[in-house]
Amino acid sequence: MSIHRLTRLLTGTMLPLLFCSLPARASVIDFEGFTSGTVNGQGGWTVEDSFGNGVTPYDQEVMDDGTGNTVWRLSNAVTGSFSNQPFSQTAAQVAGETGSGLWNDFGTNHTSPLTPPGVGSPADTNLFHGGFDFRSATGSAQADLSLNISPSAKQSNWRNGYIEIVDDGANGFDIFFYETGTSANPFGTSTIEIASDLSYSDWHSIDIYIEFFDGLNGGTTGNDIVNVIVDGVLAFTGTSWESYYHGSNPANLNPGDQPHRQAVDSLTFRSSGTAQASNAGNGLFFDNVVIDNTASPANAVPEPGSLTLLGLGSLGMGFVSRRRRKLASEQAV
Ligand SMILES: [Ca+2]
Ligand SMILES: [Ca+2]
Ligand SMILES: [Ca+2]
Repeated sequence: MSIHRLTRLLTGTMLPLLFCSLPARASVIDFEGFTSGTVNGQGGWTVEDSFGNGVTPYDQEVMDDGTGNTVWRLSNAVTGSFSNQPFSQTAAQVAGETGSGLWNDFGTNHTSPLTPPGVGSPADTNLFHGGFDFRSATGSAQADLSLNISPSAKQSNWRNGYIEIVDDGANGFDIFFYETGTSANPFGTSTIEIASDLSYSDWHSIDIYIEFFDGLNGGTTGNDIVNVIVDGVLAFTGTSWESYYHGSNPANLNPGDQPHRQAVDSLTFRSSGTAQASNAGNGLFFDNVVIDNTASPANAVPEPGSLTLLGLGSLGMGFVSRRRRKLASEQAV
C-alpha cells in the first residue's frame, strides 16, 4: 500500500475512531475478501445498468496481484458508453451544491434505482473526496491503454469531473484532467496534462477533492474547486463540469432533463473510446478505493500532533511534508 493511501486510510477511519466526536463516514474498499471474477455486486460495486441499458462485458476482474494482495483489474480491451460502466461503492453522504441531487437516484441508501432515472437524494455536503491506488497490471508499458475516472452519481451518465490515465507506451503513465470552460463553450479548455511518466511498476495514488459552491462565476464559469492530488502532491486545481450542465440545459424546464446541478456519490472507472484488444487480461490494478465526503484538502491532513498520539513517527514526516505544500485556493483557469 502506498504511503499516501495509508495516510488517507488513517485520516478517514482511524482518527474518527480515536476521536469519537467525529463520525466515521469514510468508505474504503481494498477488495480483500472479494470473490475472484467480476466485481459486480461486491462491496457496493456495480458493472451493470439497473435502468435497462444492457450489460457490456468489460475486461475487469477481482484477482490476486501476485503478492497475496487482492486488487481489481480493468483494461480497455472492451469499451462502452456510460451508465453500465464500473462504479465504485457510494459515499455515506451525497456531495453537491445546495439543491442538487443524484441523477439516476439510488435512494437514500444508494441501492434502489429510481425508474425512470431522475433526480433524488439531495446533497447533504458540499465536499467530495474519491481516491484510489493504481499500477500497471503487467508492470510494464501497454501501448494505447487509456482509462478515465469520474466523480459521478451511481450508474449515471452525468459525471462531474474527469481524470484520464494514459499510457503512450513511453516512460510511464501520463495523467490528464478534463477542464471545462464557460457555459457557452463548456469544453473550451479541454484536456490538461497534470502528471507525466509515472512508473509502470510502482503503485501510485490519485485523489480527487471537490468543494462545491452554489452557482457559477457570473453565470458563466464554474466556481466549484476541484483539487487533484497525485502521489500525495497537489497536481492540479480546476473546476467541476457545472458550466457544461448549465450551458446544455440553461432553462432546466423539463422535469425529465438532467438538472443544472449534479451531485455525486461515487467514482466511475470508465473504459471508453477505441477498444484495444491487445490489452485483454492486462490494464491497471486498482486498490484501496476511498469515498469520503467529509474531507477536503484544507481539512484532510491532520495536525502533526495527532500523529504523535498514533505513535507513527515515519508517517508523521509524511504528514508534515504534505502540510507544507500550499494548496491553491483559486482556480487555475
Ligand atoms: Ca487489496
Ligand atoms: Ca508516458
Ligand atoms: Ca458551483
